[in-house]
Amino acid sequence: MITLCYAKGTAALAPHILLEDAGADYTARLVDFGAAEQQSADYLAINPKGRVPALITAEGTLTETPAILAYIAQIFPDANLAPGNRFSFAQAQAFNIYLAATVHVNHAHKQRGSRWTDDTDAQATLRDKVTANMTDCARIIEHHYLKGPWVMGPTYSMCDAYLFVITRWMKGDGVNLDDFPAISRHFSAMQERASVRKVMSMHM
Ligand SMILES: N[C@@H](CCC(=O)N[C@@H](CS)C(=O)NCC(=O)O)C(=O)O
Repeated sequence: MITLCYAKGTAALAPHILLEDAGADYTARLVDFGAAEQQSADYLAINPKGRVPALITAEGTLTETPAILAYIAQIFPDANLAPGNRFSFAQAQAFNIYLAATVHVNHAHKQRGSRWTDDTDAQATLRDKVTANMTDCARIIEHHYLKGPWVMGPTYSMCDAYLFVITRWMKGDGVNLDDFPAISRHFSAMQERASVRKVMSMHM
């Protein structure tokens, strides 16, 4: 049995969607950020970094969203959630790692500036740059990565669940999605998927 540790609206929404896409038998365990449960001894024993997602599997526990997405795709090969061709798989990984290492980090400057500085004025300065940085990322995704209609082209993949999460964040971060028609179309298409409809109520 697989257990996904998640908090509402976080990066964990991506593997949550993908587990549904795969038709997986899994349990979703809510980590209550409101009660700082991510810093509890019980949760730190699962993920010493105090972050979600974490995926508890029979083989061990995995953290880091791109690794979790690729693992889910690999244990459910029939669901065809990652490209089979090795170069295309590497491209899908490149996209997911861009989201994790660059876009997610830019987004975190809005509410988690204290990770980088204790100076509250400096934290406000970091916050001020979030819309511009996230808009730059949207431009890269729109013009460089998103092949359409799905990230990797005609076939839905693990990248799409992750982009859906990031697009939700972009909206909240002040990115004007009207400037990004391909991302907007992708967001609408994601909202029609059964997997997204099923898990969204757990993330509101
Ligand atoms: N690099 C990690 C980042 C995970 C991460 O930062 N998750 C956030 C939620 S989106 C979190 O758990 N934050 C809790 C905290 O900062 O206390 C990944 O891609 O999975």
